[in-house]
Amino acid sequence: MTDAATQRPVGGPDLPQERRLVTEIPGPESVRRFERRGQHVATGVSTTLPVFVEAAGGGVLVDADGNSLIDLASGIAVTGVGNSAPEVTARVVEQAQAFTHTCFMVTPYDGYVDVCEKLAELTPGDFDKRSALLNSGAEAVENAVKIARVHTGRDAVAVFDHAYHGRTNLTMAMTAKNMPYKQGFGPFANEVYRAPMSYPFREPAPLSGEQAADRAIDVLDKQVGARNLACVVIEPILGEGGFVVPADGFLPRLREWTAEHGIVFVADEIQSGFCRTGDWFACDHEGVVPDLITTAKGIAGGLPLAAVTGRAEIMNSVHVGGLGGTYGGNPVACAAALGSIEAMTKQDLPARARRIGEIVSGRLTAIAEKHPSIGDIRGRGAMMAAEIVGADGLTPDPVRAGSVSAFCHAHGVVTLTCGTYGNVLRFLPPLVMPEHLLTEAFDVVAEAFDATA
Ligand code: PLZ
Repeated sequence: MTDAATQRPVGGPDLPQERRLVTEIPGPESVRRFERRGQHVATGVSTTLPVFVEAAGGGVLVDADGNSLIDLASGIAVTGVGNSAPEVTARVVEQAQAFTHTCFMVTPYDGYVDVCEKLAELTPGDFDKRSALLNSGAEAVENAVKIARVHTGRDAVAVFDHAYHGRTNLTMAMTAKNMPYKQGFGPFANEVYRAPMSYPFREPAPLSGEQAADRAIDVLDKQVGARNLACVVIEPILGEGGFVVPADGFLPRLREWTAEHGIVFVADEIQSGFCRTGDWFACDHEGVVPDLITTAKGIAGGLPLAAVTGRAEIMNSVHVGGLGGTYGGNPVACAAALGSIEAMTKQDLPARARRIGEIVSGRLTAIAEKHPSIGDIRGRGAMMAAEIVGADGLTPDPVRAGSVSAFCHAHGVVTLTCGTYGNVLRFLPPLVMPEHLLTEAFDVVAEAFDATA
């Protein structure tokens, strides 16, 4: 893990792909560093698992104490191609040595245009497209709204229950959950309206996707008016909101309604995009073609990059100078994206994600047979989750979800929770994770359910 010449830690896929615990988690060195963190870093920035990482690659994170942890988080769905993937690091080094920044709005460079060209090829829809590159997911969502407003001349934005779109002022308004994202941070942007989501596990009575869409449409029609809506923004599979997969037919029906009323349909694929769900984008599953799509996270193998991509006539409705930012589409981040897209294509990572989905859903189903606390297993591809409930089979049990996750952490498996009620265990392994590691990780998850029962 250390380069012989430089003595610097080296990550990437050549790291031993093993779970190795040499201290308690967190170990003494991480504990020491965490104390230092407390002296310098604002308390508002949270930590899921306080181990300090020194190298990572494939399916593992190696910490300052020499522990090797299995990564079921991918830094929240970012390192799908693996940490320090060779295709990414080679291009990053090459670009960093050529130039690190010009600002694309001052003097352009090819990497930015190359990424936009790739986005046009890979995103759903067989029409002329344009893209704008930004730094973060939230910024991409904000820009999608700006573009939709200019294009339609309308103000209103529709979002859904359990949605997560970011932490900036406009995207906080669009995000559903108060704690920790919104509490005390208002006032929020106006003209944001929330509609009911299709959440099959929590519907009081069975509801088809079309019926759930009509319920949402009814709310928007009555409370806002279709003619006032600039856009509908939706995550095709909810991310932070609990990996909820809407019932089949929900997205197509909504898509159809927005088209009828000239409302821009924006798919927020920041978490679900770039092979995660077994397709290049989650929308592909039902053949839904959004007008605009926002991407980030998985796009650049860990470097900060985000994009809005969509129909040329919508994207190009904004006046010259209306979109941009100092760093948006930074050349090093663009190089990383090109490397990452190359890795996804060459290694057929959508197929890897589908295989991960089979393994994970098989393992979760087996655990659920023993543990009725798993009320629902859902997701697609390498974006799978288990919703944890109480004895009645429905009441959210965030405490149990937290203790299962804590057991996994203590035993060297990095897991995350999510959901409006905090009771969803979500699994986001790097798509390049070797199968033996995934199997071992789920042995630990199974033990965690037994140990916390
Ligand atoms: N849209 C669908 O998942 C980011 C948030 C982590 P940024 N999700 C992880 C946290 O607690 O801050 C996300 C997302 C969807 C937008 C965003 C926002 O992306 O790159 O974090 O701004």
